[in-house]
Amino acid sequence: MKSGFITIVGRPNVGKSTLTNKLVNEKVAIVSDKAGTTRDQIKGIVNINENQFIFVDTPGIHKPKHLLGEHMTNIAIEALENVDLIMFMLDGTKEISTGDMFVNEHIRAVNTPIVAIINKIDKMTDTEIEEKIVEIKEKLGDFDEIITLTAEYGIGVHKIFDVAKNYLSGDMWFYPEDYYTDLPVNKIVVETIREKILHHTKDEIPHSVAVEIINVETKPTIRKYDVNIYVERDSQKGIIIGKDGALLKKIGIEARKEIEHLIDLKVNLKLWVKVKKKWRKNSKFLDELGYSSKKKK
Ligand SMILES: Nc1nc2c(ncn2[C@@H]2O[C@H](COP(=O)(O)OP(=O)(O)O)[C@@H](O)[C@H]2O)c(=O)[nH]1
Ligand SMILES: [Mg+2]
Repeated sequence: MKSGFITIVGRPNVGKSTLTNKLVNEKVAIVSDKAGTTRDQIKGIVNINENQFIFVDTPGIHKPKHLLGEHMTNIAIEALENVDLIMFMLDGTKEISTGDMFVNEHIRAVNTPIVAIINKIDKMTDTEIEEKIVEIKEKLGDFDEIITLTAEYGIGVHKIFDVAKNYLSGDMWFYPEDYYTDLPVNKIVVETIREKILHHTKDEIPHSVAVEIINVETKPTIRKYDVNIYVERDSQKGIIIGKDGALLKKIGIEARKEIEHLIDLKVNLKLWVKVKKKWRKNSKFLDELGYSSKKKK
């Protein structure tokens, strides 16, 4: 039996969560086209023959503007410690930026093997891919390996297992055979609701939303959730509720279907939208939401 931790890092929006879901073949991490979607460390566990791969999806590493952002970057940096392999994910369609270099500095500071992953090659020609590999080596240095793939369609994703299996250092499994994530069900419920909100909103709203379950009641055939959706301003509350409550209803229906599928039980979701001014800077409230990292000053 062998096992190992493999951290997936990179700047926001490169496709880390999409890849994590593809590796696990289950939805463990929510995905959106907005930067800053992932706020926690999320583990996706895959067992193949004697090998247990524990992938750690992380928030995008970026220069934080508020306490929540600081927590997110700390979470990602903590996930670089005590792992067997770091997968540094890059968006092949974008030029290497100062954001990528910022991530590069952090991962070079720990003494762990690093594999570069060039994602979104569905949007690239062969020549562009070759040029990207040259650019990466020039601007970011050498890597133990460079893998090209399309996380969205799962093309080339198998290459990750071929490479990662050479780095597994544990001699026993950390998780039982039937685990594919370490996330509690309630956390997946919260994230599913947040994802639906993200899909239907834009600009500042995705960043200003937090979701909290305030009560759960399980009966033999149905589970009821009372859920608070926090935003930072009255105007945002109005947008999420929508005309005659239409958007909130849509969010509720979409989330409910997915949660019913997840827990295999009928679900009743009661969603309340509340204004909590500047919650992203409120450390007590962030703690309450579970957005706190080990690194405290
Ligand atoms: N074209 C293309 N888009 C992708 C690919 N992988 C992810 N995306 C998109 O990139 C956006 C960000 O993905 P996400 O996984 O949330 O990125 P993260 O912030 O790094 O976790 C989403 O809109 C994805 O659908 C890919 O292989 N090709
Ligand atoms: Mg993500």
